[in-house]
Amino acid sequence: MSNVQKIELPDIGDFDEVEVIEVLVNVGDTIEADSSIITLESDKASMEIPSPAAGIVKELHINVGDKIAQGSVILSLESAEGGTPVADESADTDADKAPVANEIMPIYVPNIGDFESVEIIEVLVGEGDELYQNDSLITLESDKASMEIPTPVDGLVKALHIKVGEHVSQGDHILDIEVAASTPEPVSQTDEADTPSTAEAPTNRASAPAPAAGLDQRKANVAQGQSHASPSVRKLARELGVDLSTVGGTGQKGRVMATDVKAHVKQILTSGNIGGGLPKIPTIDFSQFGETEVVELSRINKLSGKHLSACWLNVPHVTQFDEVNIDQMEAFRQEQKAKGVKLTPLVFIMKAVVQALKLHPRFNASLDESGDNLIVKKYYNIGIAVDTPNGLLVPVIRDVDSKSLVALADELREVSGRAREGKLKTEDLQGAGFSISSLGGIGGTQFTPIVNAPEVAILGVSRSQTKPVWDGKNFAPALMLPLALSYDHRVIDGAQGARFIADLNSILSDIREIL
Ligand code: CAO
Repeated sequence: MSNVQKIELPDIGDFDEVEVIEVLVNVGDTIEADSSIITLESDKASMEIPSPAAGIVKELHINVGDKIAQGSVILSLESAEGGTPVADESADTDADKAPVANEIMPIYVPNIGDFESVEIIEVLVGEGDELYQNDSLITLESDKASMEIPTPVDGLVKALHIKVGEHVSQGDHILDIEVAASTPEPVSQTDEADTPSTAEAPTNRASAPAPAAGLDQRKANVAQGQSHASPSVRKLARELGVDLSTVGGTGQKGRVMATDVKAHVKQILTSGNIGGGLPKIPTIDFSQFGETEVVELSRINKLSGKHLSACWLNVPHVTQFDEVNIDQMEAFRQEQKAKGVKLTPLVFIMKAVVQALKLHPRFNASLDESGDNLIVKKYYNIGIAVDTPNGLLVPVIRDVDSKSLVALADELREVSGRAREGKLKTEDLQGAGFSISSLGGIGGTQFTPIVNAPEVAILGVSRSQTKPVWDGKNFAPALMLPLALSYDHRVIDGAQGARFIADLNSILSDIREIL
């Protein structure tokens, strides 16, 4: 029997009103117990809240931007098992203990909820540093939350007892502080519970719900362009208006550090390439002209939209057009079809492109970060744009040079099928040297594809048409395939673009070259 239960925000420690920065599920989604449903963020911690039960999301009771507290209803869940939400019942056990002036005060890991053995990913202070109450000392990170541990007192750091990479639990000794005479009493944020776990345990703390099997989720988040950064770095980025997904991280495992955010801003300011300088598109209330409906873009639309804007704004594009006589290819294709072998023009085009890339290695390359060097790839992996119900994806077919037409056709069918079912893995989308976008199965005479940077060129293919072609004496019918080659003009000169497409034309028009 199914029943609907309201999932409430469990005890998240000393945070009263925390902002919802992401809603990770939609109405209708089937979710597992322990899968993350929302992300909360304060200035000291960010945490994913897992569902205590499996079921189907019937209703969402919160929106991004809402501030919620323990007991707030997050969503209604139809649960087949009829389970009951389980709140985090970690008891608060910290003591309030006023420091004695000028004494050396050991600082311990406070109550951090249900976390045990959490990795230290940043040490934010050094010996001799002067600290003020609530300054952050270290950042801890588990699969589901990252949190900064603040100092409960003003003072000087006398000795550090931990290092980045070590794992700590409640009560572990972090550092010693020589307490300043003027330190105010640590403010109690407890809710009266309270057996001190260690005599000097500080009262400021962050706690969060129990971590679930979240490492894969975090890897997926990183793969999908969500950045890995501590709450204070996220806050800094928000204050500066920096999109963290555009910042390269130099910390452990690609983590974005405060210095990375600052370097990013500095680089933009000194390059003169200030996005804020672009003229804004006006916001209009269209409902004043008639009925409207708001349809949210899919996650893939949003991600590819950012990437396409970056490509469009960073790459000076030129698009070179051509038409290829594919009579020979079409005759061969029809012969194969009669034998039951189904090949679309795209696989011939992929093979021909590899040959053209061998003649023009500059097209199978990427600019390095400095923009001064070209990294030429010696492998022939081709990205193929695939139209899916949720938006554009570009899976990569590897080693096209060593595969037969039939093998390529099989792989293309298999990969584009998985793309449409939303089953591509991260590695399916990586490693291309050049891309092809074929709209030939749909129609249109030409289009101008956007270079899939950091690649430097892309081939657009439109629908072939029989056209009268002048053979020197007469007009004769020929099946003509329209091609559009867009390239990065910083890397490829117009003459090189024209030579590439002329060579591609001659390879594609002669079936012996492809076979
Ligand atoms: N001219 C004439 N006919 C063509 C053709 C062309 N250039 N390209 C394909 N066709 C035909 C095929 O031969 C097939 O017909 P038959 O079954 O009679 O042989 C039919 O059109 C459908 O082909 P297809 O689209 O299923 O297969 P494909 O190998 O050509 O393409 C794929 C595969 C995955 C690239 C394609 O399905 C797709 O998703 N295309 C859209 C790509 C896209 O969205 N690009 C835009 C990106 S930028 O916004």
